[in-house]
Amino acid sequence: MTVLNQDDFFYMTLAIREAEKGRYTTSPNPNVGCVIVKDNQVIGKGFHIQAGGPHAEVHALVAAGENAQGATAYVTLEPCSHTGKTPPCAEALIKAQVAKVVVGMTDPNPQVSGRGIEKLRNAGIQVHQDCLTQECEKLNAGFIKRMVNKLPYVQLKLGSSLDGRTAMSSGESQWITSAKARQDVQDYRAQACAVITGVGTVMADNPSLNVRQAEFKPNHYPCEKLRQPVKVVIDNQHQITPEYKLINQAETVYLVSNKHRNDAENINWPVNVKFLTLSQAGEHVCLTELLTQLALLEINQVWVEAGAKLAGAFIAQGLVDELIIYQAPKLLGENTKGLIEVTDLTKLNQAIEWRYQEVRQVGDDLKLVLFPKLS
Ligand code: AOF
Ligand code: ZN
Repeated sequence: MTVLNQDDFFYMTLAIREAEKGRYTTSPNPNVGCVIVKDNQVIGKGFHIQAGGPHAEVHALVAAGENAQGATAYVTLEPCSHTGKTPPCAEALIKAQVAKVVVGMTDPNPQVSGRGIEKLRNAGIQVHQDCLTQECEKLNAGFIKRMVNKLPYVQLKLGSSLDGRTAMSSGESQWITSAKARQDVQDYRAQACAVITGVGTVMADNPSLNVRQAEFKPNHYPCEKLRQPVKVVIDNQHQITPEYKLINQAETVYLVSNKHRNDAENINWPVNVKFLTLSQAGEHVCLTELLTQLALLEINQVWVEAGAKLAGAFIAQGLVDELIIYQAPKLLGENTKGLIEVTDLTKLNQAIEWRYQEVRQVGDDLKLVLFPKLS
């Protein structure tokens, strides 16, 4: 068994920092970073920027040039072994004659899963595995969930007052939380592959659900063009009409229902609008079927911004991986709208339990990040 040392953790941390730079643009591919080290000097580094483009290792190898011979490569994800949109990275590392490869985690992609490491070992390269695995896994919660569970990673966002209310009885709700909280939301949206909402929210608020250049302030953005998440609107009764803001944008909008639209309903939709018709019948769309379909469309991570009913349905069906709540220090009082509707709970032992992952102040508000409490 090989023992990893302090230097290995240090250089893998640098590779993780590299991988993070791709978080707004790599999907559906994973975030991957690579650092090549020789004689305690970083001689090349890189990250995967966009699907279809060179993988992290290729950027780092190009930077290192011939000096890569005899060097150590730190890669956050097992180098790929297959010819996909680009040739296999394991072969590029072999060709460059690196002496050693330190891998953060094995690739959950069934096309790779262990074969990249095997290829390197068969070529006589030393491979050390499981270096900062948990940190490397955090880079790719969405990609891993899709590969392993055939479902996207679901983040549910809620904004509320101190007394857990979201809107006045008139429906007035903009803006309970502060501009800083909204900027934080922009960062999450920019990392999501899809934003899911319900027809009720669209008709009440007419939101764009976009990443807005003026509000989105990343330290580093690797491409010229801002990538927008696709929009998914759950509209089982076909209530939505083409004039809403979120329809009239360049990116794809999926209108989801379990009933086919008739011909009369299908006219005058812009070309970016697509209809996603699910097979499970019922008054409400089957959220598991929807998420399964989105995973088939290579959606790794979804950001749900919805009203109390849809939010409650995602939670009650155990589909939320991460709950993000922005809580404003305001009291809205009685006769206002609640945060989440989860019906049929009558006893305390039916409570749906969570654990806090992060609690911090963002602008004037409190940001709470919670994970389901596993019993
Ligand atoms: C790596 N380094 O930087 C990435 C890897 O469609 P392709 O050809 O780009 O292949 C995508 C798959 O390759 C992806 O699903 C994952 O298994 C692996 N991604 N591998 O060694 C990288 N992005
Ligand atoms: Zn690769």
